[in-house]
Formats: sequence, C-alpha cells, structure tokens
Amino acid sequence: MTHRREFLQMTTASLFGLSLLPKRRSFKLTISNPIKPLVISTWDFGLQANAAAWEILNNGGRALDAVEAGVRVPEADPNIQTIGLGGLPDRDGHVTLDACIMDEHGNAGSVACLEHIVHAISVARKVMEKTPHVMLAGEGALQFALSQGFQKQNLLTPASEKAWKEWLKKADYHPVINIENQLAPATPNTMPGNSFNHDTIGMLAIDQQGNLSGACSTSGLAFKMHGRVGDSPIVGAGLFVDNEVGAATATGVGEANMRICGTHTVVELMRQGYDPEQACRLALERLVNKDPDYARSIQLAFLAVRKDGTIGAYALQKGFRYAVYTPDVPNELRESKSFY
Ligand code: SD4
Repeated sequence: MTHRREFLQMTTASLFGLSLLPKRRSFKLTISNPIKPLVISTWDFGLQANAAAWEILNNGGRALDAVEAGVRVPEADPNIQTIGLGGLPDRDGHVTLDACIMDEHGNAGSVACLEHIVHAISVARKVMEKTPHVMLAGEGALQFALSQGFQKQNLLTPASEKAWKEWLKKADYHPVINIENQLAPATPNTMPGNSFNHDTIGMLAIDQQGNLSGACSTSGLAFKMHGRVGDSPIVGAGLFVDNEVGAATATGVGEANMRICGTHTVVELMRQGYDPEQACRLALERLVNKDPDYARSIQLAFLAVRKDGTIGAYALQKGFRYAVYTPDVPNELRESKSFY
C-alpha cells in the first residue's frame, strides 16, 4: 500500500512535472556495417513482391516506392485469394480490402473495408499524401479512390465466388491455422492449403539512404462478417515503422494482434535493445501468457527489421515463411521459429 507521505510526495512530484518512472537510456544503436538495401515480406508470394521492390531499391529508389510496388504484385494476382483481386469475400459476398503504408518520416495512410479497387495500397498512399487524415473506410474510401482516378472493378473472381458459395452451404466460420482459405478450390496456381494460399502481404524495406518504409495489404479473413476490419490497416497493429529504430508487420488473426498493438510493441521492444526475433517473440508472449488456449488455436506471426538491417520473425504456430532480399541474399524463403 502507498503510505500517505509517499503519496503526497508522488503528487508533489507529478505537480512539478517530475517523472517517477526510472529513466531509461535512450536508444542508441551502433550501426557499423548496415545491411542495405534490403526488403523482406510475408509468405511465399513475398518472393515475387520482393523482386519488384528490389528493382527500385537497387536503382537507388526510395523504400516507400519499393514497398508500394512490391505489394501491388500480389494485389493484382487473381490466383492469390487473400489479397486484392480474387480475394475471398466476406460472408455476404463482398471482397473488402484493408491496407496500410508508412514512410521514413512516420507518415501513415490506410484504408479499411475498401471495395472494388485492386490496389488498396496505392489508395492508402494517396490517403497519406493527399488528405489531412490517416485512415479512410468503406464508401468514403471508395469515393476518395475514384476521385484520385482509380478504376472501379469487380474483385470477385469465379474461383472465389465458387469458394464462397461452397462455404455458404455450411456457413461454418472457422479460420484454419496457416490455411485460412482451405475451402478455396484448387486452380492451376493454387491448391487448397498450399503456399500460394496464404494471407496478408506485409513488406518492410530499407533503401540505399538507410531509410525505412513498410506496407501491408489483405482481403482479411475469408468469410468474415460484413464490415469487419482486421489489424492490417491499423497503424501499430498490422504495420509500424520508426525510422530511428526499425519496422514490423504482421500476419494471422487480426483480432488477436489488435489487442496487443503488436507491431508497435515489437518496435518498442527493439528500441529497448531486444533484437528483432526476440522482440517478435516477446510481443507474442503477451498473448501466450494471457490466454494460452486461444494462442494455441490461432496463427499470428510478426516479421521485423532493425535499422541496421538485422531481420527477425516469430510465430505462434509452425509454418510461417517470409522472403528475404539483401545484397548477399538473392531472394530466399525462410521459416520462422514458433511457440508451438
Ligand atoms: C486480418 N491479419 O485481416 C489479417 C489476415 C491475415 O493471416 O493476415 N491472415 O486479420
């Protein structure tokens, strides 16, 4: 219990604006040999996305341009049923997209529940650059996109419509770990549960100037309720970039991530001196400690990069892969460690 005298001291200290918290040393990362340029992204489709981003980074371009160009690749691919064109719809048959982008100055833009526009990431960038806001949602986001010259189009492909109609027969909502689109029928490029069928693209890059940016884009959880927004467009949940420290992005069940402001937590842990893998693990540990049964039943994964180019990832479940492209690593897939 706080005694009266201590309490009065505390109150007096607060009145004079004195912090009672122990002083932390400020973040000072010694960067002797930074790895740059660099781009990393979630899941197997990250390989193609990284290749597009690398073109820009390798030519001295800005990390922001690289992550936008990278994320546009899976957004435009109708065979990827978790992002952009061909994304699996919500339970009412609407394909609704979430996306977020952040630059080296800490500027952010995002869209939530956006319909009919393939490149949600480019709309998010326009929100960041052309409006006084950070996030636009639903009909307002669509109207803004159209005003900026984006073309309206039907995002529901025959394959995704078929999967939705199949799902409607039982209407049993149950995201499957790592394979949220297991119900999707096989196509020449996508087998149910294979590596093409995964989730959100989250991409982080460092350019030749050493500046960081990040982007993420998704159609969210398949067969979600209409109007559901996940973690991806939420700054500090699906994506966070701090040019002094590092950046992080997420994939998996957004509801779990939003509760811990996951990527902000990861970046703050890196600021405290944890390396990216430790930071991703510690953020997930909050979920694991609070509700182990829930944590065991879902997938959530973080991918992070520190300002010096050190990369790390951690997942709740096995099976989370990410793609890495650096001057020494010509675009390879890595598997992250996991709790379970
Ligand atoms: C969401 N985090 O909407 C996204 C989807 C995802 O693995 O990444 N699924 O919750």
